[in-house]
Amino acid sequence: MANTALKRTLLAFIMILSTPSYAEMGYEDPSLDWLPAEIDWDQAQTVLIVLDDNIFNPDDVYLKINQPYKLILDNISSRVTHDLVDIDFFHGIVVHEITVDGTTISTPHIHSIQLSPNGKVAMYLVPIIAGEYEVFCSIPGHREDGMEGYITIEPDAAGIP
Ligand SMILES: [Cu+2]
Repeated sequence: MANTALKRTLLAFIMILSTPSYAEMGYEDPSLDWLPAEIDWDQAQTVLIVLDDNIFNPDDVYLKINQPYKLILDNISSRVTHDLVDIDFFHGIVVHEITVDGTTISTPHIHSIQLSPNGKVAMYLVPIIAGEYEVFCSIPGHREDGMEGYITIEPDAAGIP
């Protein structure tokens, strides 16, 4: 009996210590290898989100799974830094490339984007996990002031998430 209790305690301890993988958390492991070969980036649909003091405009955006997008984030505030944050949303997309104020970077994984005053970012991405994601600005006070919104990744026509 004492032995079983000890084993349980030990198991619980090990479970606390081990960090869950993407797969265990229910995420696919995003990588550039995932990107379908067929994607025609010239066909990417442009979606613009303007960041201002303290709002996202629009604050309700719909993307379709497995379709290419050019997502432009434009901070039109001339004095305030803003960001766009939500770990689940960024796990739900694969990024092909990002252009930050004219410089292009290839990276599949990002967790958030921060924009300096008048900063502009363009991301070529493919949504890979359907869901309704609540995104927000993590600069203190901004979310409370209303700087939050939704980005919804819709499943494909067959309903496959
Ligand atoms: Cu902000």
